Amino acid sequence: RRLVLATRNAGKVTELRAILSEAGLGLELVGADAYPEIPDVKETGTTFAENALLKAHALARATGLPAVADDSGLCVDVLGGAPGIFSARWSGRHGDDRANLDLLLAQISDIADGHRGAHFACAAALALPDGRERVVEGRLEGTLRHEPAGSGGFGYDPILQPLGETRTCAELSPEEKNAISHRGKAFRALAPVVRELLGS
Ligand code: ITT
Ligand code: NA
Repeated sequence: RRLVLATRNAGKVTELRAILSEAGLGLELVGADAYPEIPDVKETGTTFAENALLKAHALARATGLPAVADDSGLCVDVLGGAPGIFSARWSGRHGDDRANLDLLLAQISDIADGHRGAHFACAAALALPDGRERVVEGRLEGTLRHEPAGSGGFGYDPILQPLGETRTCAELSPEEKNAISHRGKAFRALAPVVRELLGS
């Protein structure tokens, strides 16, 4: 049986495959790329949870299969939680990770260490073709570097240093990142819910 991953972000797909495989659901994980004819849903929600549910329902409805979606982002304390749900298009160019990161660093260049707290947030949503839904959230707390470091991961990983770490998320191995990340926490919490609702 199949579970659709309702995301077109390659970095997320890689992490979700690892996290959900480890959870041992016994489901075939199918990427949204297998359905190029299905248009992207407009992310009109005002929270990560609302947007994750919008994406999961759109794919579940269009494919007739259960679907999971991820809505996530970086929330910066001194910016009142921005970029938040706008993280993927902060620079105005959707999915341009480097431009988004550079703009954010410029916006907080004057902020001293000790005031550079931030967290990654992830909402993991499950939607069934019959309309049933669940959503859970995970967070990774940290501080923001002044310069990017590391080449792993994606998005804002080179500037987020998790609390208790000396490395950025982009300097962690994929296994190390998934073990502590917002996405790892959210999808490990969603896995038993998937099992319960799908009977897998
Ligand atoms: P989909 O909607 O197709 O899933 P998207 O990239 O548009 O892809 P989001 O709207 O959820 O997805 O945006 C998430 C953005 O937040 C992503 O582009 C990154 O910039 C940032 N982000 C999320 N998780 C991250 C992580 O683990 N590490 C670094 N940056 C992350
Ligand atoms: Na979003």
